[in-house]
Amino acid sequence: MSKIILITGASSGFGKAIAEKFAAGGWNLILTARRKEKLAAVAENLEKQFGVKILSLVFDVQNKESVFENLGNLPAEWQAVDLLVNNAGLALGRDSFLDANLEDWETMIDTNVKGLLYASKAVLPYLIKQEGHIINIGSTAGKEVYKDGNVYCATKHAVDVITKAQRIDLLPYHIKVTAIHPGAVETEFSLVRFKGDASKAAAVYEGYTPLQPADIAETAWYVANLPKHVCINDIVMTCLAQGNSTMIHKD
Ligand code: NDP
Ligand code: 8X3
Repeated sequence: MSKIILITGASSGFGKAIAEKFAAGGWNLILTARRKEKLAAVAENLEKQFGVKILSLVFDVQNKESVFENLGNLPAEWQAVDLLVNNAGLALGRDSFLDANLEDWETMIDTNVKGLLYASKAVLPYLIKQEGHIINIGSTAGKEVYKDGNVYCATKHAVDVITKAQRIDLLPYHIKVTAIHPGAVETEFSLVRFKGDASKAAAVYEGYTPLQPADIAETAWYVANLPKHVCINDIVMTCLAQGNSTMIHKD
């Protein structure tokens, strides 16, 4: 029987690439995001290409009721979730503590931290039955703090800590918990962070070869397909040109 992966934030970037990788591997997919059309296009393409089954759910992970309505009551044939990928997330703005916008901070906390907690809680009963796996998408921003990164860095540090806490507390249930912490990856991330300013977003990836979403998908596939007794706890990955959060070598 095909395995089931549930990915939050599957309408673009890492989530979309992870969906593609696992569909190619024959897994059935539960895909979530807010943008209905984008998510439907991803699902339609993968169904056609790989003949897998897909359940698309449109909701905002910030909304506790919506998360539990959608993920806490999965249709019977979708309840055997083997892998939850907590990927939905964003940065908003890159401003000093003094200048940063309070609403941006709240959106990042509500999405990256509270959304991840809600999704994990809602899916956990299914994961326990399957002795499943949680992959949380952190960031190098969860390992270091950089100038004007304040609350985005704080949310990704929270993801790091929540991952460790989940691993400890879920030991009796034989659930693997892994964090993947990438550096710069070329997605819609910077366009969202800079609120649609395409030239600012493009500048983030100029002068070097950044990671691509497929690199993250490859890593997720690796950690999800190891023997039952092996749990990868933590992966920090960057492109060759990136040494840490602030050091990117541009030739
Ligand atoms: P994208 O902007 O390309 O994708 C983000 C995804 O998250 C989209 O599918 C978006 O869908 C979804 N999403 C955002 N907010 C919500 C919400 N409130 N409810 C539901 N879904 C939401 O960026 P990435 O693929 O780069 O980002 C994915 C994750 O990776 C994020 O957690 C990010 O912090 C992290 N990350 C990114 C890095 C990078 O350099 N790109 C590096 C390290 C970590 P929709 O808008 O349709 O809701
Ligand atoms: C995204 C990578 O360096 O913009 O998490 O924080 S960075």
